[in-house]
Amino acid sequence: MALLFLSTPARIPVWRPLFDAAGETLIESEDAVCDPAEVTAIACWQPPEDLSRYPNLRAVISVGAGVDHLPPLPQGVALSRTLAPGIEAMVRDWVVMASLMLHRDMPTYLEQARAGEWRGHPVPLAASRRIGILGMGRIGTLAAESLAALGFEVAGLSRSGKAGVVPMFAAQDFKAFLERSDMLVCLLPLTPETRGILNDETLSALPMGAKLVQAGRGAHLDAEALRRALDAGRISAAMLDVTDPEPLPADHWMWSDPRLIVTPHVAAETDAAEGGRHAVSVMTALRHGAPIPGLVDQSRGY
Ligand code: NDP
Ligand code: OXD
Repeated sequence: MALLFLSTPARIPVWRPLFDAAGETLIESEDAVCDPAEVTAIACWQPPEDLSRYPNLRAVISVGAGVDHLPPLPQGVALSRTLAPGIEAMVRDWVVMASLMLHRDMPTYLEQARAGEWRGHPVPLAASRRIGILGMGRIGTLAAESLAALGFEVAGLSRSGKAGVVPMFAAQDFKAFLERSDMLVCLLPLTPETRGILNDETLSALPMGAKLVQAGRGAHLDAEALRRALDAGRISAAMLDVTDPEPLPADHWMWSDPRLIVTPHVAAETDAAEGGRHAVSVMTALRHGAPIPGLVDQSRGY
């Protein structure tokens, strides 16, 4: 049994001692594979095109939290996404930062600052802002707790609508959820159901002047629908960490629109040690026939 590592080489010195301590074998590259039959798991962002080279492959581990970048895997190969408290906390921090920046009109103040303009605008109470978190999984739940603790009126929406740390809406109540969201935070996985979910119809259900915080995946958002919503005043400002495509071309209108702040998919980065510990836990589970940590339902896409 061995794990084939196909990610950032700088992480190997961190992963190696974790694998050694657990008595697990780590192979550092495809060139270093002596016997392909030994490979039981591959840790990667993108797996090799031809997985049939590895007849005993049982799991592919996404080194990030999302899995939408991965192609369909052969029958019988499990998909695990990295579960790391650090990733979740980092995205939560970015979402809280973005929400506060939009709540306190930072795009306007940044533009005024560039023009040397000293002019204040009304300062709203957090309690007067209704935030809607679209996607109440591991990260959405953390973000909801923090934003609620800051005094915002937070609600969440998930596919199932199961009870959460804040009042919850289910997918069939999407319109009502949008209508009460002065600020919409997208923390969805990208699946066939959620691709393009932020479009003309959904954005126009938001209250006039709403704010948008997007940390899910770029393909959730129809960028031209966002432009129309901004021009119509339906959305007053947005902060985006993810775009479609990535990297966002240097001449894309979203970079220069003063109503938007774009960051280059930096809300989180997998900590090498946390990623290594997750990979070891998958190997241990495979060895003992235990449930695989971070197991993705491949039919659902998350
Ligand atoms: P989880 O799998 O824990 O949670 C996903 C949530 O989305 C669940 O609440 C799920 O509902 C809900 N959901 C899925 N499909 C739908 C749908 N069609 N309608 C409504 N709700 C839906 O994911 P995480 O919280 O760990 O991560 C969320 C996403 O954040 C990742 O997939 C990735 O895209 C993004 N991300 C971005 C990063 C960045 O750097 N910008 C870093 C890490 C992640 P239910 O609870 O009912 O299953
Ligand atoms: C991830 C990401 O999925 O960085 O971890 O977006």
